[in-house]
Amino acid sequence: MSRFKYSVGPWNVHEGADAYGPSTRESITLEEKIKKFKEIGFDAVQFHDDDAVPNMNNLTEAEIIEEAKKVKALLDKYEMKAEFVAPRLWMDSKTTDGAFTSNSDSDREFAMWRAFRSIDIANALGCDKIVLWLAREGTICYESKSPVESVKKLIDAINKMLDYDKNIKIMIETKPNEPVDRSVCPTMGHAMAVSAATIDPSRVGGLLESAHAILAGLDPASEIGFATSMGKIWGVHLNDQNGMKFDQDKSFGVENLRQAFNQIKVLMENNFGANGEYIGLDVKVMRTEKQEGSYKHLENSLKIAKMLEAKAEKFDYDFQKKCIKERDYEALEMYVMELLMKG
Ligand code: GLO
Ligand code: MG
Repeated sequence: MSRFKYSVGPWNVHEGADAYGPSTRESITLEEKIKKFKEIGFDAVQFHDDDAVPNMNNLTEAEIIEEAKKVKALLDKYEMKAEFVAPRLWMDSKTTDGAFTSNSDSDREFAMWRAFRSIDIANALGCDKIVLWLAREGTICYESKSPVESVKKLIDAINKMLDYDKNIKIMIETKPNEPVDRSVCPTMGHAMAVSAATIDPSRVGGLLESAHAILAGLDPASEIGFATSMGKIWGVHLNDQNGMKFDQDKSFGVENLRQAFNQIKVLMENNFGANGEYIGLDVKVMRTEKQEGSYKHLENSLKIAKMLEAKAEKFDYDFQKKCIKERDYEALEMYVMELLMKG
């Protein structure tokens, strides 16, 4: 029995296309995915705005809410919750050069329209959280955008969202690079600073993804710890990553088990989930996997997370104290390795 509730997004079951090659698996419908997520043991679904409401650019504001209500009925049918809605601003042809921080006035206006619609969709799905993964907020040409104005534009956009709905909470999902190579908000420290500069810091927090921390050369558990110290870790995307390469979204724990253990441990020690937060598993199955393996990475990640919970339960805090007292960190480190490696 896990102490945590787990969530997942429809994008975590995908057709296998990457930047260098086409799909290797068939598409699966949203309903089928939700049904399967429930069977595997997930409690909630994460949505992009257009996962819930496809073709939303062509619908009226009232129609968007109507469509979102149909998805809420689907969630109810399978006794699943919605965790958050994230405006998918990086995919749209109207935000080619970024969204909230674009150089184009009309693109920035469109981004605000989508951000407000995400809030409407969240309300229709019965959740109060918006995630901002700021994919194209940054640049690959330094001179094209001011690093000062970009941050101000981002804060301004978040303020407008906070003003639009007095109950909505915003989680900034930080990522240092890809698809841009200089992000305006690359780490939890940046997210916390942006939060503090908004009109209501109590409603702006962070979502830490393991792979994104690794891509920044940082330790995911320490990033979680930093945001936790501010009372602002409201979501996590646990996964793994083989060093500072492209964003791999590998199954949780498969590359660095000790680092994965410490993520679970810091979440447990700080009572993550006590205010209804979910552990999200933002993982992708390998391109080589066949159709019937479409969900294997989710089953594996969930299993690994729960096994690490059990390991963290066993952690001997008295022995830790003794090692700290004696300044014997070699002994402490070996204890952790044995804890992880013994059955
Ligand atoms: C990509 C991000 C992405 C987000 C998702 C929700 O690197 O991790 O998967 O988590 O769009 O914001
Ligand atoms: Mg993510």
